[in-house]
This record gives sequence, C-alpha cells and structure tokens, in this order.
Amino acid sequence: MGQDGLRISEFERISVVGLGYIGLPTATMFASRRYRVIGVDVNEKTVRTINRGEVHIVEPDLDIAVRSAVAAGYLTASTTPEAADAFLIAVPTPFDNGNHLPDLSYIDAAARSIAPVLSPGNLVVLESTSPVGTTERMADILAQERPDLTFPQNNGEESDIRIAHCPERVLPGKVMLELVTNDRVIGGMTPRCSELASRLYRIFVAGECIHASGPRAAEMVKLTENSFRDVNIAFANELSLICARQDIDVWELISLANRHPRVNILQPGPGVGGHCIAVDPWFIVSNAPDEAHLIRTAREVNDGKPQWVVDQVRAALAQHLAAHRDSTPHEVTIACYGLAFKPDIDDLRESPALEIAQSIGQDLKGRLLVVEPFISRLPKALAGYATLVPFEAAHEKADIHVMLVDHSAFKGSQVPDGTIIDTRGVWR
Ligand code: SAJ
Repeated sequence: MGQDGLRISEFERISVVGLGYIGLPTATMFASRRYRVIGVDVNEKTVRTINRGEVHIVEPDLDIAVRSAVAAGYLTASTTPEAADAFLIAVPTPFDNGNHLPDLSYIDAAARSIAPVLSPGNLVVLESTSPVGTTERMADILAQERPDLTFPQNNGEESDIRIAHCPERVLPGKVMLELVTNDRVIGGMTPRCSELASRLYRIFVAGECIHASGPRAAEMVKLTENSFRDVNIAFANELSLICARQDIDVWELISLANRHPRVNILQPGPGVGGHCIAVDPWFIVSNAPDEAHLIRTAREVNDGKPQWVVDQVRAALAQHLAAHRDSTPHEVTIACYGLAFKPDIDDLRESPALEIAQSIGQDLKGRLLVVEPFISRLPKALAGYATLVPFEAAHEKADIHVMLVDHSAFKGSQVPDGTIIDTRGVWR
C-alpha cells in the first residue's frame, strides 16, 4: 500500500471509458479495491453526477459503492481521457432496428478518444458486446491514430500496446455480485495480452479468468450465451402459442417436460426485452446471414410475441362485448399488470410489456389501468392512454386482466374475476 492508501501495482491508473450499466459498476469495483480509477463519459451531466458521488442508473448496491469510492478519492469522472496503464472500453453497441445491423460508432469514437493518451506498456480492453472482428477493428483504429506505437496485429508479443476482448456477462439487478463471482472470458490478441488482462481483472474477480484462443472467440462466446437464451425462450414462446391453440397449460407442460433429466426449457412470456438478449443475436446474423437461420427465427418468434398478446386482448374484448350486449366499448376496463422488461426491476426500456400496454391503450375506447409497483409516474408512451393504479384497484375494477410481468408482488395473488390473459403463468 502506498502512503496515500493506493495499491502499488502495475496498474496505477485505470481508465474506464463509458460510465453506463457496465462501465460505472466496473470502475467502482476497481476503486473499491483502492485503485485509482478515471471514468470517462461523453455526457457532462453523467460526469457531474458521478463526481458528486451520485449515480444516474439504478442498480442494487451501486449507489453506496460509488459514494464511498468518490468520497475516498479513488474514483473521478471526466469527459476527456487521461493517461492510464489500462483502458477499458464499455460503451454501447446499439443496432439499427430497421435493418438489424450493429452500430459500432461508439466503439470507434472511444478508440479515437483514447489514442492520443496511449503510451508503451498500456493495455486496452474492449468490454462492449460486439460482433466478431470488432476488437481487431478497434486495434486497427488505434494503430492508424498512433503510427509511433506498435500493436499486436503487426508486432505480436513485442508490441507496445496490449489488446484484449473481455466481454461483460453480468445480469442487470445482480451486477455488483456477478462482477465478482462470474468467470471471466479473456480474449487477448496474443497470450501476453491475455495474461495482462487477467492480472487486471483478478483485482476484483473471484471467478476464474479463462483465456480464449483470441478476441474473435471471446466475442462469439458472449454472443452465443445470449443467443442460446434467446433460442430457448423462443422455444418456450412458440410452445405457448401451440398450447393456446390446443387448450393445454404451457406452464404445466414445461414443468413436466423439465422433469426429464436432459430437458431444461425456459419460460414463455410477453416477448423478450432488455438491451442484450433482444439485440446480440442479430450481431451473429449480421456476420453470417446465410447460416444463422435458427438464431434469426428465434428473434422473429420472440419479437412476434407482443403482437400475439395484443391480438389475444382484442379477441377477449370482442368476446366480452358479445357477452355483455348492454355495455358499450367505452364501458370496458382493461388492466395491465407490470411494465418492466423483466420481474423485480424498474427498467422499462425495450420492454415488451410496455409495448403491449401502449398498443392496447391506443386502440381501446374504454379504460386502461396499469399496475407497476416499481414506478411512481407513467412513462410518456402511455400518457393520455392509461392510469397508474394500485394492484387492488385494478384487481377489483377491471373486466379484462392482462398479466405481463411476474413481479414478486403479484405472485400468490388471488385470481381476479373477469377474463384473464396471463403471459407469465402467475394466475395458473
Ligand atoms: N425471459 C423470458 N423467459 C425466461 C427468461 C427470460 O421471457 O425464461 C425474458 C425476460 O423477461 C426479459 C428477457 O428475457 O424480457 C431478458 O432477460 P434475462 O434475465 O434473460 O437477461 P438480461 O437481458 O437481463 O441479461 C442477459 C444475461 N445473459 C444470459 O443470461 C445468457 C446476462 O448474463 C448478460 O450479461 C446480459 O444479458 C448482457 O449484458 O448481455
């Protein structure tokens, strides 16, 4: 330990570029182990928030960790990169929803922004989930920007700069735990690149640091994990459609089939949301469009599920009106339970539940009640279409009940009167 309490290490300064859902928790982990961390983000507001010791994202235990790391002086944020021993790039890799092609401009910009402050001996790690070949592309950008330095793609083990891809694999909601406990896949451009990256991650990773044969393999590992889950959820979602047609309880079916020692089907739902599983499989498809049939079809099955749920609601509404000839469409009340993209979180982004509620709200002439215990105000997408109400109010008043998210608070509740469309098996 040095006089100022900082660790004496080959990594005296660690720079994390991109202070979002992955970058900020990762930067905070290093800082919590008493390493000097400079977080870099292009958003000035984000930088100011972090420098006040506050957070701009919701993740259990992150706020306390950031507060103490900033207060102790181990973590500072800036809009411009500074010299460091290791650079971790954790910027978004969105995709164009229309043509499903990845947008690598954030990674390119991050590489260009750190290039001027690189010096011999530095390690650059790409953490962002990326199509195969992106780490090599980043290495080429760095080499173009800094012709005075040598890079592994040209100089192998003798290069000035070490480069690796080490994909993040943590589950939103459990990030602070999984950052420490998960195994880490390390895809260095050379064995020494992998070794240096492993030494960096061992600062806080208690899981194993496993070396892949190179960055391309590591990139594909991450995409494969999320595609595996997407394909398995698509299988469950397709079963839910087949079962609905044949009047079979899909949850009973899956739980019985899963009693087989070699069967492990995931759960159906209203669709697949979030920023990872609904996006990453397209990175495989975009690089191998003629081969990735199953992966593409799984995406299409999961993306089609919200519309199927909306169609079920429309059919239930028509049936309700046919059965209650004295009531007009204006008198019907529909309740949606849950808006988040998965249970027990407050994240509504890329949420199939929100998409469904919005669709129902737009064509409903009656009343739409929404129950979402994790928010206090309805998102803009529902403004004017719906009313946020407590669970009991919806449960009591609605004619049609649409269960969209299996929040713990909903489980074990009594099955309401009226028509039920249960996408999560809560009221089986
Ligand atoms: N879902 C189902 N049925 C299931 C499981 C999930 O419909 O049986 C739905 C959820 O409701 C949600 C979506 O899938 O809408 C995704 O949720 P998730 O919990 O499966 O995954 P994410 O997106 O929160 O996090 C995933 C994780 N990947 C894997 O588990 C393979 C996480 O480890 C990754 O780090 C993360 O993606 C990421 O950042 O890539």
